[in-house]
Amino acid sequence: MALQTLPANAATQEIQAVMERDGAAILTGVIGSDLVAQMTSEVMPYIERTPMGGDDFTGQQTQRTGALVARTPTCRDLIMHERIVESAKTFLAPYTDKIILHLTQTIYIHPGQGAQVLHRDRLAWGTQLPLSIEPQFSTIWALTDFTAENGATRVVPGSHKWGWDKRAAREEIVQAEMSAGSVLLYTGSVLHSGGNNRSASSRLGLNLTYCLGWLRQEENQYLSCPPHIARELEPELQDMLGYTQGNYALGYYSDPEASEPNRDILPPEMALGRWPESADAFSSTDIADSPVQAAAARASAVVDASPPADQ
Ligand SMILES: O=C(O)CCC(=O)C(=O)O
Repeated sequence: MALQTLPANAATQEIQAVMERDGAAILTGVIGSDLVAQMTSEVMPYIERTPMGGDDFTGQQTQRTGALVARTPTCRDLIMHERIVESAKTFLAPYTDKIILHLTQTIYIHPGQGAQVLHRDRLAWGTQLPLSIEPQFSTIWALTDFTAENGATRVVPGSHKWGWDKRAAREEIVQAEMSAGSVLLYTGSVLHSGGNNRSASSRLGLNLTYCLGWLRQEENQYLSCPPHIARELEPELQDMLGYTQGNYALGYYSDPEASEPNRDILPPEMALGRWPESADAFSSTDIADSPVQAAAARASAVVDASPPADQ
């Protein structure tokens, strides 16, 4: 069964239907060659300093480069691409009120790299999470053409509904062949892997993935994009990085070095010098007098008498 290809402007419900059925889909022509070139030129200086992978899984002829929110401005727009974020939210909505960024990584597969072992990305959280919960929605943006010869991602459509033990037969594996600027969407539960590059040129993919707001992220975004960098970003992207509470009482902090009072149980936005965008961001639980809101009010009184000028 081939992967279903959809136009870049496909309706979210159409994408959702294919993702539910196959666990993967290709959106064609999401960005043009200018943006592909811009993203590539921003990341290339970092790729040049990145060693090859240290084992067969990461790939000894493959370079993986991260911290892309901090390093590459163009990546920020791709992470927040409206249709893709909408699709991710729709797909993960049964399990969470909020999604966050799970990882950013370019995957540069060079000639001679063998195929990676088929796997499910949800294994990052082990096997204890019930299979009835889908934790992740992923994308790989093609920054070069993805071909069968150069290592286009291998996918087993429908395998997101399989148990842990079922193995894919050779004929069930397809490849996400797509032109540069297209995007492979896939779930955390679908079997997939990097392909074998038997061509003479390298394949560059940009892996941007999202997960449930109450799970730990694969790439630690608070270290890869620390507060002094994150505070310069758009609030929506800050939230996507995880600089907001995932739920009632989930993800607050206390300032360990503050000498003034009332610097405990603060919403993470305070570390970026602002208030939470929406005080009712946590109201789905209908808890009156949320400690987050109370802490925001307390902290605002301490930090500054008025919101920052640009708010
Ligand atoms: O590069 C690819 O096409 C997929 C890589 C992948 O699945 C992984 O590294 O987990």
